[in-house]
Amino acid sequence: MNINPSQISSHNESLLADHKEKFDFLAQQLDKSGIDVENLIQKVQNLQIEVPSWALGTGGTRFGRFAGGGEPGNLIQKIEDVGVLNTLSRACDSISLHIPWDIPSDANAIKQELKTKGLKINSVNSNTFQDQPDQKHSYKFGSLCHTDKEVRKQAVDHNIEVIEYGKMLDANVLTVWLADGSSFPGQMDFRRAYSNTLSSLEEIYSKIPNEWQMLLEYKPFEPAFYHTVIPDWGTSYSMVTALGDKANTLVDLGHHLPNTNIEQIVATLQLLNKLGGFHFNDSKYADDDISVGSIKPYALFLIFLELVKGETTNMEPAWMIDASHNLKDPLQDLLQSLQNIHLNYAKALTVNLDELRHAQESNEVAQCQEILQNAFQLDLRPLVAEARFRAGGALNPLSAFKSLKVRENLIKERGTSTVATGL
Ligand code: PSV
Ligand code: MN
Repeated sequence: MNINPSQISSHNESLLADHKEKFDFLAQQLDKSGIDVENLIQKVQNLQIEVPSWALGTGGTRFGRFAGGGEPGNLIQKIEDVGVLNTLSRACDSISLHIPWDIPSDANAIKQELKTKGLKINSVNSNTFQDQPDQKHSYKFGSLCHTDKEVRKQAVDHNIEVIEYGKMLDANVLTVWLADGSSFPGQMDFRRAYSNTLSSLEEIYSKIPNEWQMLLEYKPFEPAFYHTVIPDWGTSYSMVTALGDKANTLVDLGHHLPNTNIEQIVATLQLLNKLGGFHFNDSKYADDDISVGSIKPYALFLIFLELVKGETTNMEPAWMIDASHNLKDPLQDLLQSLQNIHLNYAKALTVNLDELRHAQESNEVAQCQEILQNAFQLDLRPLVAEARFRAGGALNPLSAFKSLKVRENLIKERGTSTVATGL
């Protein structure tokens, strides 16, 4: 399905007068507080978030999956869906592939489709957490950490194959997430599991092209229940440091135990110049993978504040959503996530960092809180809408999605029983 510019314009027309009134008022207020509105708009427009190919279909839980209609049945259709999201939001100009959920068997056709939709692929993800039908060795007891070197080799080779696919598609990031770990005390030797993993990663790292990054994602538990080989940022940091400059840590917001101070992790990794990527989502209990900003918006704002402070470092993290939806229409959900990312980024940008620093240096605790909460409580929706509008997007992507009957059209084109690959 394609949405053409005239459809966006007619959607915008009906909202424009009201929007202008709100935006003009907000712009005046921001201007009075010394905020450069044009610069803010530019920065919001520049923040592009990669959409994972596996979030375009309806996910499930281990208890069941309730598929929606019109899900993308192949990679071309997944690219089409991201095209729709980007046309509406102007916030996601790339799609991330998970291999072998998405095998780009015809790289030229994929590249052509990407070009037509104005999209690209930044990151490719390997999968050594599931067994594939034609696979020789099982990953039941781990992959890169496995006790058997043949299994480790198979997992290393898979990662190298993913790099090769990525090269064909002009990607520049390999993301490695491992389910490796154990579910019972004594099942696995912590030290040997760590060493085997690091040696396997070294083999993969040796194949990373020069202009690429290899990102190492950590997660404290699930599917392993007792120990995960790379459970936290510190373990990931120790490994990426041992690997070299092209290896960096990836922070997935859902991969922390409850109440972890993620903004502090972000600050530390950025200070150490090892924050390479980000998976946005939100959660109440564990890796719930629900819509960004739906549960802990203030935490999201605080994370963005650290990211904004780190903007002066020379490394630009690879931004991505990593979510899975089992109740909402996945495309509507992604539009809400993109909006919340832009909104909290914009709020963080309004913080006067000099003023904050002054309050911190003089230990004016109450004032520090005022500065942060004043920014967080600003309603910047008209500004984010203006940024999107000027970039050719919809003033209200979610209502445009509904009024243009995107899902109904996708169901007409693809039917009601397609199932997208993923978890
Ligand atoms: C694991 O929970 C994870 O966050 C990794 O990024 C995987 O690649 C992705 O989710 C799979 O859904
Ligand atoms: Mn992730």
